[in-house]
Amino acid sequence: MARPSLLRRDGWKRSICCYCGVGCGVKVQTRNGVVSAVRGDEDHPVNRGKLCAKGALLPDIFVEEARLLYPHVGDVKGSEPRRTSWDEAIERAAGAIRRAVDEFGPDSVMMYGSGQLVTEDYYLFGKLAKGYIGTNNQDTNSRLCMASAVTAYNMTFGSDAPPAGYADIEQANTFLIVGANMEACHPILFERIKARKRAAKDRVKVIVVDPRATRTTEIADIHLALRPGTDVALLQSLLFEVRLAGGLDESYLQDHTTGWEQVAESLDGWSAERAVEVTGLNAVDILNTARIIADNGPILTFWTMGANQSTSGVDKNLALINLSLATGNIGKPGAGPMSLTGQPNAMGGREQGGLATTLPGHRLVANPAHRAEVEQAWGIPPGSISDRPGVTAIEMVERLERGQIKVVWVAATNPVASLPNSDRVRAAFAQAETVIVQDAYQPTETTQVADILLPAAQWSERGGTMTNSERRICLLEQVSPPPGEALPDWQIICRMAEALGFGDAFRYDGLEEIFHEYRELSRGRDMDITGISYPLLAQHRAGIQWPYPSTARSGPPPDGRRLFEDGRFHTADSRARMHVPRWTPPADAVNDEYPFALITGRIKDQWHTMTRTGRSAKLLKSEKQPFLEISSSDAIGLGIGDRDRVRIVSRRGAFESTARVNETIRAGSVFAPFHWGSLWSDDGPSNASASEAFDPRSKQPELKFAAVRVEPVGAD
Ligand SMILES: Nc1nc2c(c(=O)[nH]1)N[C@H]1C(S)=C(S)[C@@H](COP(=O)(O)OP(=O)(O)OC[C@H]3O[C@@H](n4cnc5c(=O)[nH]c(N)nc54)[C@H](O)[C@@H]3O)O[C@H]1N2
Ligand SMILES: Nc1nc2c(c(=O)[nH]1)N[C@H]1C(S)=C(S)[C@@H](COP(=O)(O)OP(=O)(O)OC[C@H]3O[C@@H](n4cnc5c(=O)[nH]c(N)nc54)[C@H](O)[C@@H]3O)O[C@H]1N2
Ligand code: SF4
Ligand SMILES: [Mo]
Repeated sequence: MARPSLLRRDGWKRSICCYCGVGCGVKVQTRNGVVSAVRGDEDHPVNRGKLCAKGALLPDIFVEEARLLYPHVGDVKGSEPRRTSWDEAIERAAGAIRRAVDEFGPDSVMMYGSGQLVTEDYYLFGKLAKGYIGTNNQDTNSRLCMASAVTAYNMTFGSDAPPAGYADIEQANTFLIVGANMEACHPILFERIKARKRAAKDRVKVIVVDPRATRTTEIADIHLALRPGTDVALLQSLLFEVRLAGGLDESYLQDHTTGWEQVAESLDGWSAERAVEVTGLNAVDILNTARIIADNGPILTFWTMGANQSTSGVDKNLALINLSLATGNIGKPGAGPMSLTGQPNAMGGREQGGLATTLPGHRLVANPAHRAEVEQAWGIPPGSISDRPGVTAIEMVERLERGQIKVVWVAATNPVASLPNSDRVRAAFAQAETVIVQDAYQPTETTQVADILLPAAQWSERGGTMTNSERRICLLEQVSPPPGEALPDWQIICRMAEALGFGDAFRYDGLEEIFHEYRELSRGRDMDITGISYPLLAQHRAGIQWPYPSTARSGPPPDGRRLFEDGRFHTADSRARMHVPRWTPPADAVNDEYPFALITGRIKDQWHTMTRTGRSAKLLKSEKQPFLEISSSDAIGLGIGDRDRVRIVSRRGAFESTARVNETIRAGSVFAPFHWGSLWSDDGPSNASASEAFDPRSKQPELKFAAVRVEPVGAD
């Protein structure tokens, strides 16, 4: 292992991987100003030198021809944007916003960001929208990702606070993994679970709940391959059977929770036998799982999109949290309900109010006191922050269609490819008066519908802070210069604010000053980070987990802290509020015409809409083409053979694919990766078929369930 001094002389700089929410530490080397090598940081507690292929191959993404290098503006709606100066692009964008606000009011503007912005960018985006333009129409792609978890944590804990940390992995005896393909999507955490299992073979049990067999389920002692969308039924039944097996922590329930009586009542009737009817699982597996939960604690529960992306996403989250609370698996070593974040800074976005429903410091738009606190901090008149709820991602599409949103400004996300029902999304964007897209690459499916293009610096080309899944805030430093005229997102936002006449509130010397301002808004909140500073983060490259209030500022930041160790939550009576989860079937009902459940998700070597990972020949090697996973029994019934071309048709749209016939997916369900958008394959995107039905409470769309039919290509 190289010594730190050597690292510096070699030109290695330390940073954090810009893909998943695991948040691996990396060392980056540059040659002629371009990233030439990336290695795992041996000193980083998250990954101890390891990286998955996406992280290790980060140098492959620096393809100048693929980058958006200069600002562009279109002169007539629909015309090809021409290259221009920053001054003209900003003036045109600000002019469009100004006109819309003057003529139609602030809610005719929408800003749509991403968990791939650093916290400082994210904070300014929100400050500009909510504080100065005067609209809460600022949402983020985390709406498609974490919104159900945010809602359930707030409902239960009184704050959006995931309790456990990665260090709990090495202390857990049971891993309950629900709707998460960790081997592909959180690879380094999966490695840690595997290592834990190897180290304590007889003790450690892994239970995976997923309609598909994946590399994650290969380490499972029990794989519960349920019917998609039926998790609440399973989880209610597990709690019913755990109670029968004597696995409840009665004293924890009594001392630290409210609402248990109602939850207990709601379990009646949810015997394993009843759950079998809904979930399609077998009773013995449910009973064995319940026995493990009752006897083999501590239990660490991980979940991601199989739980969140559902019209019952909040209920699934509530049921998962209930299971942890009822068995006392929270606030102690090796235990906790832990929703994993997907993007590198999804957690940072949650902290500083990146959703249409939130404000900085884990505050809520709906709370008048919270609005007043933020107005005071920003020095703006009372009432400046609107009390009207902001438009969320899916609702944005409807508002565009109705002509209610005139200007939409997209940053660090590719909604035309990543939102469900893509033809509808593209048409809706085309209807806006002005589409402003701030991206690092060009073309993307969304830059193709842009009227104004703003070139952004990416990852190593700018600094800032990000927070990973375990609340760990790390500092990224600029390692290489941005290409062309690309600028860091925060600078673009400040220039726009200036052009809109809000320059005084957006004049910063640099990122550190933005961090200081934002940090103040956390004072006294559950996620208080007033003890954190850039110098402290520079000193502690391993990062610092929140909360870290200024009063904590003595000695090195403790690592692996978990929340709620004292059983006190952020509610008025300090008790966790348990809620009754309701089981409801997915919105897009299967019938004779659309008999299959289409599940969309990820593969290990691609990231989302492929703007970056699609540039790496090595990453493309493992899966060159999109595919449709279908069970052999279903394939036989349809006369489809392995590698046959198939057409997948939903109530909204259709795409083609190549059948992958196997035994890994349960009959009645089919799986397609969502990575390949219209720019990457002639098959058409799986999002052409995906459903925009959303959870009524979290507004998170049901990307994991669309009713479809599958037909051989060539069939009528
Ligand atoms: N390689 C790679 N890694 C990534 C990403 C990436 O694009 N590529 N993206 C990152 C992001 S932003 C996110 S949000 C995470 C997502 O990480 P994951 O959620 O782990 O990934 P997905 O493939 O979307 O879905 C996970 C699993 O949910 C299952 N599932 C579908 N429906 C149901 C259901 O009703 N119940 C249950 N229990 N399971 C169901 C699917 O079969 C799938 O295996 O990954 C992050 N990491
Ligand atoms: N069918 C289906 N659809 C899904 C999902 C699913 O499971 N199924 N998952 C959903 C989830 S969980 C997520 S998180 C979303 C992700 O969906 P998106 O956010 O749309 O996907 P990305 O490809 O990550 O888009 C990020 C964009 O930001 C650009 N970019 C990269 N770095 C920077 C930067 O520093 N600054 C700026 N300004 N731009 C930058 C990239 O070039 C890229 O165009 O997809 C959602 N869509
Ligand atoms: S596990 Fe996630 S953070 Fe770590 S290298 Fe892979 S993509 Fe990057
Ligand atoms: Mo995500």
